[in-house]
Amino acid sequence: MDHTTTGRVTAQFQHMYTVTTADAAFTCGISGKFRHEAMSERDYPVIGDFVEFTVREHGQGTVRRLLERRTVLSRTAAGNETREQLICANVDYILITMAVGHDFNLRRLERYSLAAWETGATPLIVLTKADQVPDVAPLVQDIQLTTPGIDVFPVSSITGDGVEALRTALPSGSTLVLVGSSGVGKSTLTNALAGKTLAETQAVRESDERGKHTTTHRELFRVDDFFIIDTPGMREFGLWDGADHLDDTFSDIEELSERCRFRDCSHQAEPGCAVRDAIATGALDKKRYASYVKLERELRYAEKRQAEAARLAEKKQRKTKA
Ligand SMILES: Nc1nc2c(ncn2[C@@H]2O[C@H](COP(=O)(O)OP(=O)(O)OP(=O)(O)O)[C@@H](O)[C@H]2O)c(=O)[nH]1
Ligand SMILES: [Mg+2]
Ligand SMILES: [Zn+2]
Repeated sequence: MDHTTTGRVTAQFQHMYTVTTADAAFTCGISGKFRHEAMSERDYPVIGDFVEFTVREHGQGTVRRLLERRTVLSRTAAGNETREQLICANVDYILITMAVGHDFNLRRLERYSLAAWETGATPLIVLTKADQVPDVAPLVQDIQLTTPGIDVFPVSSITGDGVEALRTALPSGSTLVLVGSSGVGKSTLTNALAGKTLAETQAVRESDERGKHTTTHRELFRVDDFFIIDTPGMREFGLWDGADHLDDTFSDIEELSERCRFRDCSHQAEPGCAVRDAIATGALDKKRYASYVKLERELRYAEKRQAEAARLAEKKQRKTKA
């Protein structure tokens, strides 16, 4: 007989979901009513969501209702149309993974951490493949200077160094998502944290250390007291509404601008510009400032595109109603 219960989405393929309860997993579609009432992508379940579903028969069910989310991770979908694409929900920690070597890129880290703050979850930085350099300390220091206020964990999933430190830093019961480029070792770290093989891994290309996009879909694994979401490697998870957090990531620059003589200083040619002075003395890294300017511009552009998309959607709706 049918009965309704709650579970968590642990895998998804478009609008088909694996919903897992304490003791079973179900393949679920969504009810017609649900589909009818959904207005946007945000209304559909995504990995990490808690849902109410009806068990139809052995191993099969239908999602009826989406329970309220604590946090959402999303990015701007590629294409001409600006569309928000959900990545996962109810995440407590975003583990921004970056490997030593070719993948190491502080500018990308700035962008990632900015987008991460926006989600409501806490970002952490995991510097992977620490075994591949004689001393990770200088790299860790560079990261700390770039993204102040975010904890950095150097790890080697091969030797196991740092894995325990990462585990103990996370409160039990938390949900983590691993994000970062292909080949940095997200799946290997998932396995290291689990102490067994849950996710498939594959060697990187030798010529340039690029990954081979081994993980092809997101999956949530239960590991002891944790829930870990392993994701396919991605270069970016775009800026969606990150303006509020630009100041968090670049608090040093914000503080400097407050000391400029003119309130609306554009830091171009105005006299008494504290930002230009700081660049001149080397107190502010020129590249860091350039990336701040670039991000600010991108954000403004993203905002404009979103406003435009909203306007078009409204127009369309008015048309269908008429
Ligand atoms: N030396 C070293 N190699 C590692 C470490 N972690 C992962 N690797 C290797 O890096 C390669 C890629 O690891 P994966 O875990 O598949 O990378 P991924 O981030 O999941 O990649 P995608 O699924 O493509 O996004 C594998 O050959 C791993 O053995 C590490 O800590 N040290
Ligand atoms: Mg992987
Ligand atoms: Zn200025």
